[in-house]
Amino acid sequence: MSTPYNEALAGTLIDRSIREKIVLVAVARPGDTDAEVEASLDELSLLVDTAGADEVARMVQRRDAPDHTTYIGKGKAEELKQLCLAVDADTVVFDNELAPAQQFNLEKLLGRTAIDRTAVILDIFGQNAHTQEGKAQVELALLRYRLPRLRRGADAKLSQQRGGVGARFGGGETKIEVDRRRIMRRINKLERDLAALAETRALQRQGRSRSGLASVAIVGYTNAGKSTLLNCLTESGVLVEDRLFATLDPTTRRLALPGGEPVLLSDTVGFIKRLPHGLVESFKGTLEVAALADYLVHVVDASSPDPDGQIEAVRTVLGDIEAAAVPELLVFNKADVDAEAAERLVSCHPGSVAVSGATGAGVDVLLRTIADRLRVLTVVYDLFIPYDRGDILAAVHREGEVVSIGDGETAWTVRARLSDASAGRLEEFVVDEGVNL
Ligand SMILES: Nc1nc2c(ncn2[C@@H]2O[C@H](COP(=O)(O)OP(=O)(O)OP(=O)(O)O)[C@@H](O)[C@H]2O)c(=O)[nH]1
Ligand SMILES: [Mg+2]
Repeated sequence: MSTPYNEALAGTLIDRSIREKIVLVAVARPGDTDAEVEASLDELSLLVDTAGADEVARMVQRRDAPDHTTYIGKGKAEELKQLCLAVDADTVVFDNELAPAQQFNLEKLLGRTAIDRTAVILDIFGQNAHTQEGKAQVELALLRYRLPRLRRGADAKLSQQRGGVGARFGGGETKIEVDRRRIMRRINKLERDLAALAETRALQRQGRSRSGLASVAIVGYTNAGKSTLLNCLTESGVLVEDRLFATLDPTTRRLALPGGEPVLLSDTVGFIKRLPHGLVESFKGTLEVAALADYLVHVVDASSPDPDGQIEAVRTVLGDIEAAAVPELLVFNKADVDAEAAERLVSCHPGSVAVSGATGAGVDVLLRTIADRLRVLTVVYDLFIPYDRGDILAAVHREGEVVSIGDGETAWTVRARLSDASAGRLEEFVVDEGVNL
């Protein structure tokens, strides 16, 4: 792709030489329990830390509905200003999504940058994108986020003086029309480039499906241990890090399952609660891996405080990317950390398995389970292969699982499990399909 990452325009890279001091703010709605609000703030704190800044204080307000102008109430906003002064905060991060106008009003009132959870996630993605496609996807998401936030006027100085995570998402901007045009042009260019990449990938996929291999995608909440599991399964050395969103670019490896059938196993970008919609939209290309897979291995961190909430969040994103219909195996990982929790989760989710990607415990059962499930997904066919077509018999062995071979007068009679793709290619030799054994 010809588009280099335009850092000046998207402006994602965090200045790690300073660690900004951050105040976290959440508005609790009716129905949100205190524990849920705190857990969400804990996660936001981890996100802020991953982005390279430190939480120094947090504030929660209960409200029926957000305030139109400042999200929190006027009195609370004043209190927040005093808190910021007391702890010398650089930036305020809201756990709720701020409308551009609310962000602008808050910044004016607080005299410092105010951003939301979406901006922090975008910033982390900006730091972690390595391939050209990943960078283009992140840049596109950032620009779509920034466009409605470009502002003319008196606060322009505010965000220009400040460094760090807040400034890049702040409302202030001069030369607004010029910038808006530049950003729109850039968005168009990125959309075109990404569309071209999607076409290339579709061609590659056709090539792969000709290979007849089933594809399995590892999906799951960020930091659940997806890359660790891929490594453990394929010893492929994919980047593993105790950080959120370490993996942004999908990696695909061949994996031999017990019984011999190889499959293509892909790592994917992690999901999170309230993943910004713009980001999901921009990452559609990458997330296609999950939507087009034959089977999903859904990895869950069994030692996390809220595994079921994470499962739900992942399924929400899977729905957004039209992957909800792909069959899924729940895998409770990090069983070495909390064996009891893993056992309890497995008994609550029939058909799931517990593993430790770190120690390898349970991985043999996992591989057998994947092999069994994939076998169920394939269909048994009867084929009639002339003796002079040894190449076809070899293809059936390679692509499927031969159940039996009989010797006829002029041909082999073969019963084999085949994927749809293989069966399509071998159509002229198939005499009976969909036999259920
Ligand atoms: N104790 C223990 N730690 C694990 C296990 N699996 C992964 N980890 C750790 O959990 C952290 C996250 O692992 P990753 O494999 O990078 O997780 P991921 O799901 O790929 O994360 P993202 O790509 O950031 O979404 C790392 O510090 C791993 O070492 C496990 O089974 N047991
Ligand atoms: Mg990863």
